[in-house]
Amino acid sequence: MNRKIMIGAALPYANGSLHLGHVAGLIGADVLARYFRLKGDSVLFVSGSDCHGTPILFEAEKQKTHPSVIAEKYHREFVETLIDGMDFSYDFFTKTTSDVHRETVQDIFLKLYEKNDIYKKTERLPYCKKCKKFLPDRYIEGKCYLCNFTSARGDQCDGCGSLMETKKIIDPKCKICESSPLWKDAEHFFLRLSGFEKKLKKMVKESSGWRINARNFTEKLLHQGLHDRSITRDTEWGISVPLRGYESKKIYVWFEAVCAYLSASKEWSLLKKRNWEDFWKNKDAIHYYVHGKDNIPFHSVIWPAILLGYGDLHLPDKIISSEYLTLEKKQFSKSRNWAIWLSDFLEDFDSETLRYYLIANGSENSDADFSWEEFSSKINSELIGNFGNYVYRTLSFIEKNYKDGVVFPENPDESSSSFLKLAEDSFPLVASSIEKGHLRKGLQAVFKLVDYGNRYINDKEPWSTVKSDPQRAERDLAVAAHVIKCLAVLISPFLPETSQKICNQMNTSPDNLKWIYPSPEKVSVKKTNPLYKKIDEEEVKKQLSLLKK
Ligand code: B3M
Ligand code: ZN
Repeated sequence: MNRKIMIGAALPYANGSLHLGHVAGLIGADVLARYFRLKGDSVLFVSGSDCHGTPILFEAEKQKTHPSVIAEKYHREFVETLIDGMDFSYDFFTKTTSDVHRETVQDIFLKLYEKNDIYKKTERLPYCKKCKKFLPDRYIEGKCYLCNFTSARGDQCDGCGSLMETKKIIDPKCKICESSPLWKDAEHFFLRLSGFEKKLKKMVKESSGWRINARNFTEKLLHQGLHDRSITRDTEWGISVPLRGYESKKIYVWFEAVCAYLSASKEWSLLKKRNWEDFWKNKDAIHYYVHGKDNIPFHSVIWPAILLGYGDLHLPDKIISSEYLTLEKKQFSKSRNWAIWLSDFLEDFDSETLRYYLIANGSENSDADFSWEEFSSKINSELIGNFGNYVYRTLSFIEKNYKDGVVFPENPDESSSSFLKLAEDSFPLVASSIEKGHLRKGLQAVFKLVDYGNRYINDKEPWSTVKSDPQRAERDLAVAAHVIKCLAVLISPFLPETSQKICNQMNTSPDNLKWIYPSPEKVSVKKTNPLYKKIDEEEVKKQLSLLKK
């Protein structure tokens, strides 16, 4: 098949390091990208660093430096931890400070302005007399008028996820000096969201394959009715409004960050001499968006509205939004230092263990938890005890006893045939789970095959038949090894390095893998090694004590 699949993973804010909670919301995007490539589809997997907005300004003020220094520092860290560390296979990882991004955003802004989907209006905005400035977004904190959460921010409430109208926030305070703001008139640009309501309702109605949280939340927003939103800010840091006399105003970070999916595609196009329009001006393309649940309205309402306003660009198809990951049952928190930082984790552990844990324990339909005890027990018993064990016991046995490899039988016996059938059926089964964004279910199906494999080896007892009936032993081992070849493909979107290791031990090139049930052939094995290292008790204790410091 050659479908055009665009996958946009949320752009993390370049104002701080990533912790495991961030990875939990993003990992699905890499699984999708890897799967579709194996399937033979054309994939464009993009993301980047979200470099503008008040989060970065805050951090810069704290560290007494320029926001660009902060953004660049964390952009580099993201590249190191997500791409080099976690093996995320982005086709392009941009940053929103790039020229192409700015040009793309300004072009979109102008086009929407010309069409009157963006318009100017004067509104009363919070102004801090002491700090002598208007207070956009995170500079304001107060009580949410919808859910009473006490630290709702100017633009969004973390308590209920709703977009905020700043003027309705109860008892707002300046985040810097904590004084109550005045309200002063200011002229700003607004996105006419109300004008897109009908079209968005139609889009949501016709869509399929959205996670239930995205669907429910978006339907609720549309039911409440959409309000126009101001999309410019009086601040120094950001992309300027491309209109004479308004250059000092900056475009709201969320308006421009979502445009990065398009600008990253354009940058990729330029770099790789490929055509971004194949993905964006193609009604048959499939677009996936992967992020955490607090990002839902920006991907399910704001970005589609911008795309509709611009016209002629593909709308989101699948919204894969994760619930949260907690840490030892408590929320990750930078300020309370309750977190496991990705870079720290990667210093001590194999990235495959984290990929496994976060997918197997995926926060797909409800919040999930990371606990060190559970992590080590899942890795040791499932990933190593089940998967690693099946692969290693089979391959090392073949290496030791069949120097020239094992030949696949012409007529496999009944139990072998059902094993092979399960392997063959796993391909469409796992595929359909992944395409629906049900990654946890997809991984479970792979492990069902592994369970069967371990039972198969236990029943067949090649360690005794190798002496009593060597031909039978060879036949059974060839079947078991063939299933490992299938596993190298099936596990590859989830655990790419594991797949590579298996290929290396089985003399096949990982580059030639395809999402097709392979035809059985003679298998030879070399340099077998256990796939993973066990996590010991002491390590868990050490990590727990580090956390509680
Ligand atoms: N940077 C929010 C976040 O890091 C935001 C996502 C942008 S996606 C266009 O959760
Ligand atoms: Zn709220």
